[in-house]
Amino acid sequence: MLLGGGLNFSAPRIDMARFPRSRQFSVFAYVVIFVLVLLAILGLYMVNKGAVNYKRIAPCTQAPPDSFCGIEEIDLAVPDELRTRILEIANTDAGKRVVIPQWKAGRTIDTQSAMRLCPDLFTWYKGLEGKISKIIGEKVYTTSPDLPTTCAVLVYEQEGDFIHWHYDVNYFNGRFFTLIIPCTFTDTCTEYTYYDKNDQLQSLKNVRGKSILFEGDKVFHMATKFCDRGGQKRTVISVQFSTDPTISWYNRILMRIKDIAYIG
Ligand SMILES: O=C(O)CCC(=O)C(=O)O
Ligand SMILES: [Fe+2]
Repeated sequence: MLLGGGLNFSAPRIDMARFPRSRQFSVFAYVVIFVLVLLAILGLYMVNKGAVNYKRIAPCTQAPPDSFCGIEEIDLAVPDELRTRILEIANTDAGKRVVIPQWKAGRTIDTQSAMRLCPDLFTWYKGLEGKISKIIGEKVYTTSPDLPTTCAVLVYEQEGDFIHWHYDVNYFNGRFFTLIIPCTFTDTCTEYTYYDKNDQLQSLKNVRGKSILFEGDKVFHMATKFCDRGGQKRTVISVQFSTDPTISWYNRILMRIKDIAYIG
């Protein structure tokens, strides 16, 4: 107990000198082996997930031209009254701003907040299953309302807000798709940019009536840096679909860790 009533929570000290030298070495060796095994498992997991393949969309050059492969701009707009409500919400301080230097900056209104502030958005999203399944050519399902990224709103609003080059990680047991529906159409320099099947850089403007449907673990993509043009924001709805939206227990843990880092 410290004087003044505070508690002293200092960690118990392990006096290594009490252990014989050989014992000290074996404790050290076990720790090193444990860390190496952990790194090896992580490495195998990443390889298995395709992290070393930087041209995952290239096989699309062989796919029939009218089939969905990797990414497509589709004809879809959010209904006007929903869009107005989303813009109202984006103009409050709802959601959390996360800044990871050199990697990501922006505000995310997660599924739970979006459902509370605009319940009709989730109902509209649930109604998209049929249309999206038809485009993909395989039955897809909306993902769980418990996941923060299932039906979220992304707001780019401060100079330099962006997301660096990445593949989305697929934690689901089936294929995983994201649909980005723009709610603002002014040029804020922030554009969905990606490498296409011919390894060419492409940028998509936020166009009224168009949304971006993509298989994020196959398409290398980013959101370019926001430039402040008199208080305009870039606000988009981001919703998820999967051919099997169940998640294994270990992927659920990894997903939680990622969501804490990315969404706060
Ligand atoms: O805002 C965008 O256009 C892309 C967002 C994105 O890639 C993501 O949230 O993983
Ligand atoms: Fe992404």
